[in-house]
Amino acid sequence: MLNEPVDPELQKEQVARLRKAWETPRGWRYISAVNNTEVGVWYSLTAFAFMLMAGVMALMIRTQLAVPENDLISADRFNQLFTMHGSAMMFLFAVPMFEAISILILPGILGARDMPFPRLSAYGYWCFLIGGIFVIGSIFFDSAPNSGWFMYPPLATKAEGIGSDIWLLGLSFIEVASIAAAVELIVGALKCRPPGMRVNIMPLYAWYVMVVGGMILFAFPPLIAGDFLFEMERSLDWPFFDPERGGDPMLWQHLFWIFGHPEVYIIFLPSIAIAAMVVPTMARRPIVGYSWIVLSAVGTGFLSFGLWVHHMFTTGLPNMSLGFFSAASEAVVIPTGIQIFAFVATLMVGRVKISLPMLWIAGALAVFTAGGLTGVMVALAPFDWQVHDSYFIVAHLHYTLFGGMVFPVIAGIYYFYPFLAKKMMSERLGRWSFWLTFTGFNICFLPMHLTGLLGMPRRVYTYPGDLGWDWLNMVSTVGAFILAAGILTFAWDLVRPKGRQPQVPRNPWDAGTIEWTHDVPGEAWGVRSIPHVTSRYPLWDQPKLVERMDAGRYYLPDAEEGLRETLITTVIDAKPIQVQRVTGPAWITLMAAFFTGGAFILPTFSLYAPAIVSGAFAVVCILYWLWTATARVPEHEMKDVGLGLRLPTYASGPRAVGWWAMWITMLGDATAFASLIFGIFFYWTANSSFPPPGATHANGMLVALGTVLLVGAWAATLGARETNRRGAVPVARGLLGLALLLTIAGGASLIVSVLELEPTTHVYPAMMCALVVWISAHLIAGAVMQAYCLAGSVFGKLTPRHDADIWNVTLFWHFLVISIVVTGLMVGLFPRML
Ligand code: HEM
Ligand SMILES: [Cu+2]
Repeated sequence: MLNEPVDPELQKEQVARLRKAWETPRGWRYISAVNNTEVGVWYSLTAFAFMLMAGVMALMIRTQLAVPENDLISADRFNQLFTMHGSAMMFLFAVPMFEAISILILPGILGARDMPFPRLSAYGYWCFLIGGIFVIGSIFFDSAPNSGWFMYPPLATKAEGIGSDIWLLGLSFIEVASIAAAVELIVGALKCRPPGMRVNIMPLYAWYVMVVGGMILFAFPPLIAGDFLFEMERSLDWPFFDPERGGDPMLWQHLFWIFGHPEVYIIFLPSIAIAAMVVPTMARRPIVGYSWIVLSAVGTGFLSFGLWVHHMFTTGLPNMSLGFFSAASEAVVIPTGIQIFAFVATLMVGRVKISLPMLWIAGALAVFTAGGLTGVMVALAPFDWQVHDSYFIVAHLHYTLFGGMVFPVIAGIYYFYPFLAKKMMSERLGRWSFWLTFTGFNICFLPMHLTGLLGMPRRVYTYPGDLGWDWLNMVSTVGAFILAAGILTFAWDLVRPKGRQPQVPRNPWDAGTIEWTHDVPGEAWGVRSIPHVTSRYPLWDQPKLVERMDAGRYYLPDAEEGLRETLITTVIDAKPIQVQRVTGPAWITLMAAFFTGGAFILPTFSLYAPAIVSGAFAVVCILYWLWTATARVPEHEMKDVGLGLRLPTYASGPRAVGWWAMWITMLGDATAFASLIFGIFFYWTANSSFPPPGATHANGMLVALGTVLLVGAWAATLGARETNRRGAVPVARGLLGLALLLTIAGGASLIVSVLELEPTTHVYPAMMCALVVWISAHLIAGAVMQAYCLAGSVFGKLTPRHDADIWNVTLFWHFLVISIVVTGLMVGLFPRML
């Protein structure tokens, strides 16, 4: 069948239909686009722009520090500058850049037409843009956060002005967007692979997407939970981190670094993923040690969650835990080393071409290894006691971040540029840029090791002139400007008009992976037909692949209904199971992001009522978007996808991508809840008066009643799903209505049970109220979902056969009921037993 000629007339019609279905909106409508290529490009350019702004702040810092006793920048301004430099580099550049690049190239790597939920990517992007401008813009109004990028209390809780609130609310908003993107990327890598691409032959990049996505899912929620407590302390005076009222600033440090250490690997692993694409191509041979690399990546992911305490070596923790975390920190060198050796081995046995991407990868290896060497030094607690909070640390962290992120990302941009723009970047400018960046970087940061050992602390806005630090600081500043010249050369090469330059041939690097089958000139549909893949490097091993893809002989060569479609396959073996209709251009995502932004940003200015209104509008937008675009009843149940295969066009429950997305999201949500529970046990073990003697407890009867009603709400929702499936639609509607009532009554009962508590007096009542606030917010979401299903049933969106919505809602409620029972025990029972 693969060899049969395709009728040229039919070919032409197919191409026309595909092109129409995937057409990118033009003119001002362009910003309503949702295709992964558009959103990915905006996303990466925005992250890169934030990086340049944070870089300018770094130059201002270095200018101030060039000479001793300098008064160019005031102390307070300086505090804002380094806080914003660090926060923007980490939250607005390093993490989003990975997600941006992945949204851009993952569908190509997997031979998919788009991500599974394009509108979600667009929504995530707009949230990122709005949140990022808000956070970084604060520096122009002299109101930026100024307590350092890890915001330690009490400095940050007591800080005057709205800087800390901007950090907490603005960055939480961006973290939520980051999690949304991570969910989508994981589902993409799991379910949107081409037929035949089993897990053990999928490109390493996709493996890293899963590992890093998973890490985002477990690392960001503790920080969000921390932000939630922190912001309530700032706006409501609930004393979570105030030792005078039973709180403990160390809880913040724990939550921050449970996020913060994995964050380092969240930043670093994607760069390895890029190297894993570039290195085999440049060495012209398959990667050495594929399974070792996968194992090490997964291992690093797990290990990185057990290291956070090495950021707290100087806080007076017991020696036992120092020893343990010191050893664990050294252990992570092993999987990291394996991955790096695998690349070196591939390069050694291959025939390497020193092209621009390779040059930047080589720079990355050199710089990162140097950073790793100081890393094993500071992982030893006694050494860390000496250099903690000195310029030695500033040097160490920049070596790892530049080697582990900036250099590889630039390598990746050089490598993938022709894939996206169908043009080449300049060889000459590229070499200039590399050598300027590489030398500038070392001139700037190498001396800082010494500055630090000589005792210069980080985060000081100036220093006296007779301590032997003067010339070192001057050298660093000169280096910083050379480095900036290198980065600017790169930026110019990236954006300079290349109109007169010829287009590149397809697959200019002669790579083996299928993203390079994309057409030149580019087509918005991605692949002309979705291939059957049988090798890790299909373009090297499957000689007729491209010809057959182009002829439309593989899957989904047509868009008969004018809809955007891509294939869904099974997780392990990649067997095709469904045709997924993906969403097209829309304004609603933009509006939803705008109102979500309002809900997060307005509270910074204590505008609570407008914030609630804005949040309500956001919910309405999101509901409209879901109602009109997801899980729609298809016009026909089955469809021919080519090669004699017929697949369903609708799926619900575990076969549907939406269900997977819900599962993954709820894992993140459960992690945030678990962090709050961790907080309770932390106070209980670290603090002898938790709860304080004679404390008022929540009303036990009401807590019990609320819990029982809410468990009933869960059971009724589940019952509705089952009765609906069996065709008893009226019963299902009745159960949904009942579930909604039980949710409202149970939630009210829980809220009333804690009304007697005075959360500003002590951390114990504050923590109990915080749990109830958390659950109430989830109950609102749960009630909206029940109402949504009820409306769906009444208006024919939800039928016994087409019941994806209620499957996802029950999944949400499974997780919620667990948190409800735990909350019931924590608020009603546990304190009485102490
Ligand atoms: C243009 C190149 C850069 C220069 C010249 C530079 C310079 C500096 C300097 C001098 C400090 C210390 C400020 C102080 O303690 O007073 C600093 C802090 C920091 N930098 Fe950079 N940096 C650069 C790029 C980056 C990049 C690419 C990242 C991350 C991806 C990054 C992340 C950080 C972080 C997290 C801090 C700590 C901020 C804090 O103490 O709260 N930097 N940088
Ligand atoms: Cu760490």
